[in-house]
Amino acid sequence: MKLAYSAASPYVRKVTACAIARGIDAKVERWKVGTTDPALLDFNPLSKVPTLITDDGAMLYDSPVICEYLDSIGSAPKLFPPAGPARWKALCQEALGDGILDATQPRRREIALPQDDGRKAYIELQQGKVKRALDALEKEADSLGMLTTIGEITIGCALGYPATSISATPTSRGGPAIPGSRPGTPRSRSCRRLRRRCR
Ligand SMILES: N[C@@H](CCC(=O)N[C@@H](CS)C(=O)NCC(=O)O)C(=O)O
Repeated sequence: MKLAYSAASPYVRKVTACAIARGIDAKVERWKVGTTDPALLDFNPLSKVPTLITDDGAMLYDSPVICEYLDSIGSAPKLFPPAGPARWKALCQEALGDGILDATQPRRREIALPQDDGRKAYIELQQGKVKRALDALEKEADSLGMLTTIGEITIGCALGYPATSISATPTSRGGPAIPGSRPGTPRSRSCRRLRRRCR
């Protein structure tokens, strides 16, 4: 199978983390491609990375789909729990991690452009999402840390991307954006470990 990737993409990192966790990273050939390269359109009409081309020629895109596909290969312990509460929890954590990335990316892009009221309001809207998501994560930080599910892996990738931008986001309590992200602030071992392992 072949993974269309860009080195800077946190969604690609998430897919790579899953491949490594399941012991199948060596089976994934890499295709470095720009998202404006017309060649990518042959495999993904949205022209995004990650995109996975399977050995059967199937074209898979969106990191949740690719990660679940990787989870279907081999005999390593599954990252996606079977149907039931643990699965909903893992999928929701994945959505939260992806949501942080989805909100962080446009915010970073827009901040570099000339600021008018509309742009400022948009940046604030996105920043609010990241801040609330980080607040929610702080509440469950102590139950995180083993990187055994797709939820924890995604959260780890979100917290690690890019550390400066996310750690610049204050929580509603004015505390650390991520536990352990600033010296001298309360730290959560679990969150810190997740962040470190997903760099
Ligand atoms: N929801 C997608 C997001 C993928 C995504 O937005 N990737 C970025 C790179 S980090 C991209 O390809 N951007 C190009 C574009 O949106 O045109 C996923 O989880 O894979």
